Amino acid sequence: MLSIAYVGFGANLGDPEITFDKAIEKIEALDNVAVTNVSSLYKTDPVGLQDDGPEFLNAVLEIRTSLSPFDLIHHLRKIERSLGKKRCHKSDRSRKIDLDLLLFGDKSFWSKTLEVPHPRMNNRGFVMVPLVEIAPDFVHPVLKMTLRNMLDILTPDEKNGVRRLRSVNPREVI
Ligand code: PH2
Ligand code: MG
Ligand code: MG
Repeated sequence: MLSIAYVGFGANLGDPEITFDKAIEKIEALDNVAVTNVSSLYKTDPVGLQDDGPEFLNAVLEIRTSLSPFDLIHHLRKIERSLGKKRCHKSDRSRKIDLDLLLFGDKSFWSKTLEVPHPRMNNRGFVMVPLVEIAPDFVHPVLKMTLRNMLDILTPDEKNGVRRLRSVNPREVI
């Protein structure tokens, strides 16, 4: 069965635009995974970092996959490592790459290694703005709200600091 899933991309070290291109190429090359939509790229102010890191590049990908969420996250973590992420990277530090599984169809579950929907996506403008660009009518399986409605109720503070940079060349999305 094909599931629709949303994957968040974030990076603020190295050359985030090049890392983004490489990540999307590697995701497209996975067996049983097709990238079916990509949001614009956004420049975003860092949220909750313990270091004084530079601004982030953020985007969201839509994929269709017959993989399980655990197989998918296994591949995404391998891609993160291949693009310079350390195995035990702390979430409040600057990073070369972060690939987060945000949503996986209407599934909701918790395990030691993976929580879906992503528990911190709801109030993060850098996730919700690109996500709503490509999936405004998708219903969050726990909150039972559309993503558009979730974005509408974010505070200005949570939405500020998210600036659209450019769309992704459609030739890169096959
Ligand atoms: N990721 C974090 C912490 N803070 N801030 C922005 N702007 N973008 C991110 O992707 C991000 C962050 C932890 O994953
Ligand atoms: Mg993250
Ligand atoms: Mg992560």
